[in-house]
Amino acid sequence: MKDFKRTLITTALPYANGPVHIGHLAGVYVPADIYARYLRLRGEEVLLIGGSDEHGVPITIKARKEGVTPQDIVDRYHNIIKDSFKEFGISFDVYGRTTSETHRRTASDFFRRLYDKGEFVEKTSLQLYDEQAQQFLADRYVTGTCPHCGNPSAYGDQCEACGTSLNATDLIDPRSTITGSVPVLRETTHFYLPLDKWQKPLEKWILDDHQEWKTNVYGQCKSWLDMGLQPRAVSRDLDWGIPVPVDGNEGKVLYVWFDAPIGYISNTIDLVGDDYTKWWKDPETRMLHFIGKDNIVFHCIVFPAMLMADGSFNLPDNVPANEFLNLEDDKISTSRNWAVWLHEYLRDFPGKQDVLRYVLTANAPETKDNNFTWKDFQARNNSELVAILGNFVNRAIVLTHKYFDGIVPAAGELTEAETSLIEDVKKLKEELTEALDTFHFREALRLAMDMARAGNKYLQETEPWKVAKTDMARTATILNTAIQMCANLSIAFEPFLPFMSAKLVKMLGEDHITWDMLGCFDLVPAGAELGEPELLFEKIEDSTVEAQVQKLLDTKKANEEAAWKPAPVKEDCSFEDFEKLDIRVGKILECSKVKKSKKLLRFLIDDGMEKRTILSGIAQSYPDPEALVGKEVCFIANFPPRVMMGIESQGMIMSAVNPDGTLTLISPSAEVRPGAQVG
Ligand code: B3M
Ligand code: ZN
Repeated sequence: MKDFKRTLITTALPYANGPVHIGHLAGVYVPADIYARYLRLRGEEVLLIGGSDEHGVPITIKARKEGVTPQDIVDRYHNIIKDSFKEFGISFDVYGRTTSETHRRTASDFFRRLYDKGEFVEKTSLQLYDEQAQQFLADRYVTGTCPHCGNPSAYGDQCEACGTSLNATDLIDPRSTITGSVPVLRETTHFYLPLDKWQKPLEKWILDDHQEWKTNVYGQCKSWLDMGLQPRAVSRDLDWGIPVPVDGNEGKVLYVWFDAPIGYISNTIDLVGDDYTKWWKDPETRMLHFIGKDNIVFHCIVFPAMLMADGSFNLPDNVPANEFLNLEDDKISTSRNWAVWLHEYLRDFPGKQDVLRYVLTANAPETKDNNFTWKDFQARNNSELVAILGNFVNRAIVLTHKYFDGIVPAAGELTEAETSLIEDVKKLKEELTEALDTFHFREALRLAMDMARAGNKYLQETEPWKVAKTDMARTATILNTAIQMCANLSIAFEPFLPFMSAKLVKMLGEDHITWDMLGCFDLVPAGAELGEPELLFEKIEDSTVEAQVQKLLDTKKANEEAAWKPAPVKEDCSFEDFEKLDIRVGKILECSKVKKSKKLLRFLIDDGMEKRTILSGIAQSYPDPEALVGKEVCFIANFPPRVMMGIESQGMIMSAVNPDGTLTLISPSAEVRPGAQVG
């Protein structure tokens, strides 16, 4: 790695149209925070820059839906996001917003500089226009039929049924979502950044000079470059955004993806003023962008082309983008409310920031999409944080209190057990450092946990609780070593579990920690007084995670119900056809599960003449079949008998299909004589 004087770390600016969820955290904010904390422990000069992305169509759409202004929306979510990041321990040096005055000026000046240098081309094209609303329509504001799959409610930018990305002008029968009217095509002129002009420099910079980038990032860049870059529009016909600072362009704003990355610069300016040049222009500063995979092209191609066009800024040194995190095997989705929202987690699990940080890092989608489940959350808490890390620290501190009144005893001569532990820790430190330096945070966390494992193994082998019966000098050496080990863990885990680490530092009475201290076994001096032992982690009960799973199941059900539409009416059926069906009312005399079948219930029905047995595949909708006895149901009496699971079924019981797939039996609204015909 080149030698740098300082590191500027940026994190993707989340859209302020909703709160942040675990997908954002695992992909961007937790890894960026781990890295920033690690560098700070190493004594490096570092800034962690964050902020909200407050422009763009998603925000205007949300505002329109709620009947409020876009400013209301971004004020609301910016504050929720900012507060929840803070409470979660993401150690931003600044968390700004793109509606700030500094940002408006910085982005506007940036655009104007490129304009004055002749870095844009102007092009006229046809865009959909809503004559009633008197405005051009962003792609998201148009719906129509997908030309690929025929889905009648595709959006102008994408069909959610078949996943194809579209242009609004591709839609069949397009409609404006603002007024419902049919949009017309109208000419409009926009500024374009000619990415084709930067093709060669970008190829050299990425493909030749940055082969060390993660393969997912490098690969995506290569495929964009191989397709050949095209000019990209950087202005839009919208009334929400930063006005295009060129006369004669009233009603046009900067494209959100033009202004948003400049937000990294504005937020730096908000923090350090004119000193920002040191962070953005000094070649001895290293810049890193932490983002999710959907933002790769903007951070590796579009923004660097903007920076190249300006000519005075550094380019990013690395863009360690992550893949996506799924939730319970399903894609996280804001619109379907399929997410674990950070502000809700903080409310439901007070004081458990580190547990989520741990689980998200252990499952970080570093090389491929990964999955979060509540079961895994519980298991990792109970069998790793509690049983390994918490258990070791607790034993070391409790035993020191028990045998030495909480005063760290002096170590005597070290034995093989101590020297081999110290060696293990030193080796783990090397590997941990290497993993962090190369952005392998999952691996790094595993190595930190291995350190805690080594501590447990040490106590298990040396058994101070037994030795104390006969040899207090040896007990002193063991517990001194165990306390030094705790101090090592307070350092190794600080980037990952900062709340735990702070607690531990306090219990041990350490006055400060640095990465250099890791691997040393004289961190807490003999004679130091330990604080009272406090549990670092506590067990998470089944009922706690079950409640979270239930919440998700409720969401799923609500989504299915919201999306449910009656099936289309079948082809005409003649009166004669209908008359052939003999539908009757019967009374349920017995009802029970069919052995070895998940689906079937066996009914014994009084049909007015005799008793008949009917099997019906509704067991999952009626878990308590006994309760049906005495009820009346409609059934088809003239179906030929069928044998299922060795039982003959004489008819078919009628039920309605609900949106979630469950079935509800059809019964008469008042009691009728069994055998009565339905028609
Ligand atoms: N707001 C997109 C996103 O949240 C966008 C990132 C901007 S980073 C400059 O995924
Ligand atoms: Zn489609």
